Amino acid sequence: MKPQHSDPTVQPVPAAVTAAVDAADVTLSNPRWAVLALGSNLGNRLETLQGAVDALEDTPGLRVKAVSPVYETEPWGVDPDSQPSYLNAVLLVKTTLPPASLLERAHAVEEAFLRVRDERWGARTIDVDIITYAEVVSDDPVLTLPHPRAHQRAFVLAPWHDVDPEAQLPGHGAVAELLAAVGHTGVVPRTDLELRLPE
Ligand code: PH2
Ligand code: MG
Ligand code: MG
Repeated sequence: MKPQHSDPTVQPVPAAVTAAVDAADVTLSNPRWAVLALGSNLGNRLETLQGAVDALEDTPGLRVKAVSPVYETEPWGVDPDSQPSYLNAVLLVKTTLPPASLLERAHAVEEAFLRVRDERWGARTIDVDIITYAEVVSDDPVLTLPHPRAHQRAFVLAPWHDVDPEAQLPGHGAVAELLAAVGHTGVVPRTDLELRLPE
């Protein structure tokens, strides 16, 4: 708890608020599975993706359990000629961090790799998205779960299917079927590139 401020105009923090803020630090006793998607289309893309994998593995309460193959993908949602192509990959992680803390950590990793947020879907050194968190379905605008566009994105579905062919996207069904529906256009495996699963 922070010491109370001596300025008499500052009201003491009500107990309920402190409890809510402190709850952001809790860890869960049962680890949950989460699926994270990584993307990079600026700088040394592979090195940055590996740096993000390593930084995520360095997170207390988070273990990277599987790293997908790497895909070279056409920019999606923008004019494909307006940006360099992406490298994308998917991670399966187990974590005792609640969703909000996992999101905070994802943003910290993006900042560590000098992610600049200017335009929506602008080119970026690194993007770390939470695709699913356990079976959670939430329309919270801060963290919508599952990721609201994952079911439309071959650059997420293809690597996810590689590491977990039986995967289900809560609310949408089997990843295998979603991938068959969107197709593989603009999504090419880079078998010459590999991300290492941290030891
Ligand atoms: N991310 C976006 C928008 N478009 N296209 C590809 N190919 N890969 C991405 O990671 C990606 C994108 C917004 O996060
Ligand atoms: Mg994204
Ligand atoms: Mg993002």
